[in-house]
Amino acid sequence: MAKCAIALGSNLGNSLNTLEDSLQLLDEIPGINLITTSSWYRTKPVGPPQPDYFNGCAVLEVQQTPEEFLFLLQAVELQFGRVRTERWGARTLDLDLLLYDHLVLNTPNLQIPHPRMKERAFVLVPLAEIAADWSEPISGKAIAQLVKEVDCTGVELIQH
Ligand code: A4P
Ligand code: MG
Repeated sequence: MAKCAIALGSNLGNSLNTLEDSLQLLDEIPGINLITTSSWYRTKPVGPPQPDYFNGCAVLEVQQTPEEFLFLLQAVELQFGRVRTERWGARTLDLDLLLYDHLVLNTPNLQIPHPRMKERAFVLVPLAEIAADWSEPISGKAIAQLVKEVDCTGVELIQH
């Protein structure tokens, strides 16, 4: 079993439902157990002009290899109607693999840790809620430290 962290994002359709439903779907896949889910946040888009995003993170235990797990994340994205158009453009569901134990992997289709997670408040703020002590294996810094190094002004907690 490996412990993984994923980032979830959506800015098209009924985003909060999509995010919640995608986690339930992942948890139902044999070999995947959902351990912890962060709060959801409304975030200012990074990249081309587009609607605000809803973002959050989750920690899961998985029996799959990193490649198998990425394939399953992409299958779940497709189930929610994700159509890949422009890079960084609007999407119904984006599932990124952030951390897989303390593994560092650099292949054409999969980089772990996620190469842009360290700069992104919309990833680090929710991740710090549920994995503050996990160290990002390239910088060696804990998520609690990394979140202090980014501007978090565009990331707003959604009150229930
Ligand atoms: N890939 C490589 N490593 C990974 C990994 N660790 N996890 C490859 C997931 N995928 C990984 O991703 C493109 C390719 O990256 C995949 O085929 C996979 O083999 P994609 O999901 O098809 O495309 P994308 O998401 O548009 O591109 P990318 O570069 O992953 O974009 P990002 O970095 O995910 O950015 N602003 C806010 N506020 N909130 C957001 O969630 N998201 C983005 C997308 C832009 N701005 C945002 C947000
Ligand atoms: Mg992505």
